[in-house]
Amino acid sequence: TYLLNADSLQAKLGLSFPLPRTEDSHKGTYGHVLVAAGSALMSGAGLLSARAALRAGSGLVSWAQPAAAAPGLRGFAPEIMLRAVQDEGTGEWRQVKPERLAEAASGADALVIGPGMGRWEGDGAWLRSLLERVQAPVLVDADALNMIADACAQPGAWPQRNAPTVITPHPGEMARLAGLTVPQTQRDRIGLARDYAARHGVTVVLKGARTVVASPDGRAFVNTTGNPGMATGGAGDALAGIIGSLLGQGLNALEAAAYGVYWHGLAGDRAAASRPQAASLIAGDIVEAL
Ligand code: NPW
Ligand code: AMP
Ligand code: MG
Repeated sequence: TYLLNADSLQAKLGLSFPLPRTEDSHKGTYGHVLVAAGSALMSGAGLLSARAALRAGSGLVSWAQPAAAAPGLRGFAPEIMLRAVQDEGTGEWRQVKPERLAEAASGADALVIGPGMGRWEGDGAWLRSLLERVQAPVLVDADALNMIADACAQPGAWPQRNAPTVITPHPGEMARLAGLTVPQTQRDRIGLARDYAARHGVTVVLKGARTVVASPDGRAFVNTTGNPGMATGGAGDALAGIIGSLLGQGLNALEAAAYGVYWHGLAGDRAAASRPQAASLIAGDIVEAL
C-alpha cells in the first residue's frame, strides 16, 4: 500500500502530472466518454459528471438521456453532446432497454453510469444485462452501485466482463455492496477495499477522507489530497466523470482510479484555498478547479 501523491503516481504507475498532450493530437486522441447519469430531479448529477469528464481532458463527452427527457436538457452545456436513448415516452431510465444503452455505448471509449439515475423495480437485472453487453471500460457509481448491491448479494455475482470495471462507493454504498454497516466499512478501509477488489475483479475506490484505491491484483493507494469542504452534494458525481474520462483516454483501471482520485482532491484543495472558508466549496468549484 502506497500513499497517493504526485511522486507515487510517477514512481509506481509511470504517470506524470499534468498528463502529456502531443503537439499534433486532436480530439479523437483523447477519447469519447458516454455519461449515463441524471434523471428528472437529479439532472445536476449528470451534468456535473459530464462537465468533469470534459475538464479532465476527454476529446468528446456525450450525455445519455432517455429520449423524452433529452430535449429539456438542450443548451445546458454547449460543449457536451446529448445522446437520446429510446424510451417509451416518459423520459425515465426504467423505460430504456439495456440493449439500447449498450448500443449507444458501443461508439464510446468509456461509460460512466449511475450518478443521479434513480432506482426502479428490476433495476439490478437491468444493470447486469447492460454491463455484460458493454465492451468498453465502465465507471460504476451511486445508484448503479446500489442496483448491483441488491442484485449481486452473493460473492462472485458481479457481471463477467472483458474490459475493466471501476467502482466508486462512498462508505454508505460500500456497506450495501459488502453487506456491512457503515462503521464496519470504516474499521479497516484498506483491507476491505483490497478484499472486495480481489474477490470481484473490479478496481475499488472507497471514498471519504483519505480515499482508498485498490486493484484486484492487490496493489493499493491511500490518497493524500482533499479536504472536508468536499463533503458537499455532487463531489462524488464529479469524481465519477473524472475517472471515466481517464479510462476513455486510455489509462488502465488502476491508473485512472488513482490519478482521478488524486486530481479530484487536488482540485478540491485549490478551490477551497481560494475561498475564506472551505465550507463554501460546492461541487462545481471542484470541476472548474481541475
Ligand atoms: P450518514 O447517515 O449521512 O452519516 P446515499 P447519496 C452514508 C445523487 N446526487 N462516511 C451516509 O451516512 C447521487 O448521485 C445528486 C460515512 C448515508 O447513510 C445518487 O444518485 C445530486 N458515511 C443519489 O443522489 C447531488 C457516509 O451513505 C448514506 C459517507 C443519492 O446519493 C447529491 C448516504 O448515501 C448527490 O450526489 C462517509 N464519507 N458518505 C444532484 N445535484 O443531482 C456517505 N455516507 O443514500 O447513497 O445517498 O450519496 O446522497
Ligand atoms: P459522494 O458522497 O459520492 O458525493 O462523494 C464525496 C466525494 O468527496 C468523495 O470523493 C470523497 O472522498 C470526497 N470527500 C467527502 N468528504 C471528504 C473529506 N472530509 N475529506 C476529503 N474528501 C472528502
Ligand atoms: Mg455519490
